[in-house]
This record gives sequence, structure tokens and C-alpha cells, in this order.
Amino acid sequence: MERSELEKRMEQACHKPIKDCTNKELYTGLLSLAENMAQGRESGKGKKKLYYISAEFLIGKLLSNNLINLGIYQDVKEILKDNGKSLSEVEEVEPEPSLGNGGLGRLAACFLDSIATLGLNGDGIGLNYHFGLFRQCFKDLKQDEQPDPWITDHSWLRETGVSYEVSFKRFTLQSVMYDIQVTGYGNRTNKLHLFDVKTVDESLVQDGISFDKTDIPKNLTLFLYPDDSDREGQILRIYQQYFMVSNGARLILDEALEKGSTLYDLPEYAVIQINDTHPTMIIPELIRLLTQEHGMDMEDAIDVVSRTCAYTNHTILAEALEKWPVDYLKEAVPQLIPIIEVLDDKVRRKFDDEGVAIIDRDDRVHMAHIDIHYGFSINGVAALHTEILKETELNRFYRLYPEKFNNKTNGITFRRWLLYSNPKLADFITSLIGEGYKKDAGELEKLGQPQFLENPEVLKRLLEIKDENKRDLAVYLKEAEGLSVDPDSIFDIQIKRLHEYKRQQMNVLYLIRKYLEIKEGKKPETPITAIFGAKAAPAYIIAKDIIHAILCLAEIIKNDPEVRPHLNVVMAENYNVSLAEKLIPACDISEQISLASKEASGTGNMKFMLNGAITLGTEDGANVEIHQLVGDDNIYIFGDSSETVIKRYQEGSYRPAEYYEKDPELKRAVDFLVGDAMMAVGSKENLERLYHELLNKDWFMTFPDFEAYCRARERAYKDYEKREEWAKKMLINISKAGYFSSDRTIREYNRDIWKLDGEQ
Ligand code: 26Q
Repeated sequence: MERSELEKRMEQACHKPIKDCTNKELYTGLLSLAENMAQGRESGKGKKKLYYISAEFLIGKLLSNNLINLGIYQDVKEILKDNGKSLSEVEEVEPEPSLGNGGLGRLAACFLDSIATLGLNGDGIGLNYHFGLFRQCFKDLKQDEQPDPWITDHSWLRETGVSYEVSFKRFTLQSVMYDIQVTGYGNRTNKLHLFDVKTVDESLVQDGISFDKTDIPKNLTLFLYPDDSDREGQILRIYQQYFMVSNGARLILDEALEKGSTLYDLPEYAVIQINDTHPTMIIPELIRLLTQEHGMDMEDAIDVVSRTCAYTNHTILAEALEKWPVDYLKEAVPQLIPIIEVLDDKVRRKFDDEGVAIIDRDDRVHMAHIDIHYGFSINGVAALHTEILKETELNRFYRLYPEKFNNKTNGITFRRWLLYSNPKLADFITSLIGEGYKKDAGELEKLGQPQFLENPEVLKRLLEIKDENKRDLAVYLKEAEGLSVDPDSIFDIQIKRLHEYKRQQMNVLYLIRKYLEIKEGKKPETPITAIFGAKAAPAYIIAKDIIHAILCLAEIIKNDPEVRPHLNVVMAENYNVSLAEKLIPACDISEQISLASKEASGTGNMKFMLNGAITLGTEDGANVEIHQLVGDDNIYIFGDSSETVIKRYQEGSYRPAEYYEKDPELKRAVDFLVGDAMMAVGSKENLERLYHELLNKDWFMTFPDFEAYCRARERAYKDYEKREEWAKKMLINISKAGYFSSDRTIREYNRDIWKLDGEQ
């Protein structure tokens, strides 16, 4: 579109001259312009359709992303500027929908982008949570949770008129389907269908994020994953899951029927990707609908559904594998019980192995087992993760169905995580190798040619861009959160959900050690800024204690003029997608330090690599593949291998106190947690609990890796001093990041699992 034409359409959409608009008016106008343009790209093409069903879609803000994918971002930005306006200020008006917890939800959003970009016929199905995940605030150096409304008068949601009745044991609820358009990069528009309950009532939310968990008709879609530490919370989660899948199943059957399916040929019209076990009830629900509403017999229905559904596993943490007590299901969705019993019965007749049963001896339904027996594909999300599933966690199933197992290493959309979030780097890359990499990320490899890698000018510019991004971040953190960081220091960043297996506590122990060293006069060559961002689940006590420890340490250092010039620790509040977009381009060192075998893949690691940060990490998840791609010299790998860790768990021989007694440096750091300095700013209860947890349990084995971690981190800081060599490492990382484009991942899903009618 010509720029003058675009300007005209913008003014039409805003109903007045651009220069007279408020930022809110500009936002509303641009939103409707983007929606209208996307509408023209809708496509009903393709007999077979993918349905990506997920309890989470962490889409982030959409305006700029959509403008980029529509190809008008740059022009809009300039037109606004010429009229004295700023796109980044307009962006501030848009609330961020936090419809996900972390990696799994963000992955679903990246996938939607790639599916549309590749021109594949595929929609998302999920729930329209009114508050999404909580907003995190720090109060007395602790996490406090507040509701985070995102649905305003002008949002991306469009009511569709599609509505179903969903029956539960005690009542029937009417649904409303909303759509959000998903525009691909220079390609078609798909849909994210979000189901809501007609009777939902936001006024149920009272103090913070607490509400009446038993009033299901009013609360079902209020929050993402309400606190499920108690029975009521868990049953609400079942209501949510069933509501999502029952609506989804009907939509899928309706669309297939519309296209002429007999339903016996459903797999020719639909493929359903089940994102972890949260939507697993779609299997029994489809069987129920086919048998009870469409007259199919049970065996046929089971066969049809088994050839339509595929399952992705995102975790091997036992506590995250969903097992619902039969009683809970009976309480909410009794209609599924007879179906699940048939499914269990068939498994028991076929296999004489209690370990693969669906309903176990304690009357709990193993959701993953339903997916594996009654789906045609099971995939892990990184090479190591899939191997662990096959060899240990799901080994019994792998021996029954080896052909169902496959790996799909995760990916990220480069539109959001490079073109949008790091425009300077993107422009620089374009100036070196042209635009081709925007559609074919593999072209980034060209950056590894000697003409760039050995070119001091290129390396210098790369460092400059990082420097500029660090300055931008410093300004942002000051203005938005009142945090002071020195852009001339090393930015060492760990941002992800707070979980013991991700080992933020090990990072804290390192920082304490560094603090004590500086106190003794041993100063780092370049000052260090350690940045954290993390939300803890509201009921996860130790995770909250770790946040408290980080905030206490930050407070101590802030007030210590001796240490403060050399070491700074900050924790950004309310870590979310928008904040990640600002932090990642400014990062020097990317902390990916989970206990080997525990992080299924990680996707932050990929975002950092793409933006020229160097990984400090364990051989876990996709770090293993990053390591293989960049080689030993361009990553800092440390710690015990997944084999060693798995063995140590099996032997049950780990005693943290033995490490603590043997290593005086470690002991000193751990003792600091309950020493005078921390006690003076923090709370005794929280700090002592963390101290005892580490000393007596340390379930995620921070002590055995501590020394190797410290050494690797020191080595990285030392190498950072050799600026040109460091820039080379950065460039090699960027050049090898192409593999982690979600376009590649989606091509593999389509090639091996979905088999849709080709890219259009
Ligand atoms: C389960 C039962 C009850 C309540 C909540 C849950 C629950 C909720 C969310 C279990 C798991 C999740 C989210 C998991 C998740 O985000 N996993 C991450 O998925 C990423 C994408 O594949 C991987 O990169 C990460 O390694 C993995 O941790």
C-alpha cells in the first residue's frame, strides 16, 4: 500500500486527523485498521484443518506484531512520527493479555504465528480468561498478587455468534465464542477461538485474586489456573478443562460436517494437537458426542478419535502430570466416567501392566495415559526431553507403541523476538545479508562467513547495538520501575517462572558469594548487573521464599556503597511478554541453569541466543542442541549430566549437608541467607525455611553443581573482557539461531503429524 493511501486509511479509522488524536484514539483506530486488513486474508482453503487446543495462549500485545505481519509497521511508525506521535506510546495503551503461565502458553502463541505464516489451515482453541494470570507486585520484599484485567471496550476479541450448551452434573452453561485474528507474516489469517461463559461475573473477585471457587457459573473463566492447592480449586480446573474441550469438540465436528464429512472420515477433515494434558478430556468427550449424538458405535468412535488426536508432552516433573481422582470427575462431569471406564477396560484387556492403566488402583485417572493409548502421535519438545520420555519416564509406553513417539524441538517466532523486539539488530542483519532471513531463518547462517566474522567493523557495530539496547533498558527500568542499572556493566539475566528446578536459588548463592568477595576487596573487572524476572505460583511457598531472598539481597546491595559500584541485583516486577521483549535484546549472559533432565526444552534460551546473548547453562532441554550448534567456545556449559542426575535420584543417595560441610565457600553463601544482614531487611520465617529446605532437601541439587556453576560464570565474565572475541561469539550464536525458528518446528509438525494440504 502507498504511504499516502495508508495515511488516509489511518485517518478514516481514527475518524480525525492523526495529529489531533490521543494515543488511545490512535490505538483504537490502528486496531480496527489492522483487523480490516487481516479480514481480507482469511482463507477457508484446505479440506483438512488443524486444531491446536490449549489451556494457554500467551499471545502478548498484538498491535505491533500484527502491523509487522501485515507489512505496514514501518510506514505506520513514520506516519505517526511525522504527525508528532509515537508508536511506542500508542503501544503503552494496549493491555497485555496474560493468558498463559510461561513456556507452554508462549509456545502456543508462537505456533499460531508460524501456522498462519506458512499458510496452513489451522486455528487455536482455548478459554477467554477475564483476568489471565495475576499481576505481580512487590510488597515488603515479597510477592503480592492482584487481578490483571485486559478486556477493555476496544480489544482484539470479536464475538462470533457461535454458542453451545455445555452440561455438567448440576447445571448447564451457555458458551460464547470470541475470535482473535491471527495474522501471519505476509500470509493468511487464522483464528484463535476463545470460549467464554455467558454468566461469568467479574464482581465475584474481591480481595486480591480471591473469589468464591464454588460458584462455577460465575467464575469459570475468571482466572487462568486458579489456585489448585485445594480440592475446590482442582475441581474448578476440571470444570474449565471440560468447558474448553466440550465447546472445542462441537466446533470441530460442526466444521467437519459442514465440509461434507460423514464423521467416519473425520481424520481427513481434522487433526487435533493436544497441548499437554490440560485438554485431554477432548478424547472421551468426542467419543461421547460421536456415540450419543451422532449414532456411531463405540468401537468406531474410539477408532476415529484415535486417528484424529495427537499429544505433546511438556514436562517430566511427576507433580505436573495430571491425575484426576475419579470422585472429582464424578462431581463435575459424570457423563465422561462411563467412557473413561471403557477406555481403561480396553487397555487392561490388552496389556497386563498396571503401569499403563488409565484408572489406577487409587482411583485416579492418568490423563497422559489416555493421550498415549488413544492418540496417534506423542511428541517431546527437545531432543533430550524426547529421549528421556522414551528411555525412562514413558518407557513402558514406548515399548508398546514405538512408532507413535517423535521429537519436535521447540521454536520461537522471529517476527516478535527479533524484528519487533530488536529492530536495530534486525536492520543490521538486513544490511549484511538482505531480507531473506525474515522468511527463511536458515539464511542467518550467512552471518557466519569470514567476511562478517572476521570483520572488525561488523563486530564493533554488533557491540554498539547491544550497548544501545542496554541503555534503552536502563532508561525503561528507571522510568517504569524506579530501578537503577548501569548500562556499562555486564547484564546477566535470568527470566522465567520461579521454580526450584530452574534454580534461581543457585544464582542467588553465586551472587552472595560475589558480594562477600567484593567485601573482601576482590572486585570484578567490569561491574555486574544481575537481573531477575519471575512470578511464583501463589501457593508455591518455597518459590516465594526464593523471591524474598532475591529482593532482600537486592536491598542489601543497594544500600552498600562499598559493593554497589561493582555488583547490582535487581528484580523486575510483573515479568511478562512485554518486559521480555525489552530485557532480551539487552542481555549479555543468558542464565539457563535448570537441573539437567528437568527443563523439557526452554524457549527463552532460544530468544536470548537470537539476540546475541551467550548462554550460561546446563546440558538440559534445548541447551543441548544450542551447544551442538554453536560449539564449546560459544557457550558456557557446566554441571552434572542428565544421566548422573537421574541415577542420583534412583539411588536416593543425595545428602546436601555433605556438600555444605565440604565446601566452605558454599557454606558461607548458604549461611548468609540466615545471617544478620539478611535478617535485618527480611523475614525470619521465609529465610529460615529456605535455608532448611536447601540444607535438608535441596531436591533440585543446587549444591552438587554449585562450584562448577561459579567457575563457568567466572570464565564467562573473564571472556567478556575480550570485546572483539566476545562479539564473535555473539555473531556465531545469532548465525546458528535459525534452527530455532518456530517456522521450522511447524514444518516438522506438519510433515510428520498433521499432514495438511501443503503450504499455501
Ligand atoms: C498442572 C496441573 C495442575 C495445575 C497446573 C498444571 C500445569 C500448568 C502449567 C502444568 C504445567 C504448566 C506449564 C508447563 C510449561 O510451561 N512447560 C514448559 O513448556 C515449554 C514449551 O514446551 C518448555 O520449553 C519448558 O521447558 C516447559 O517447562
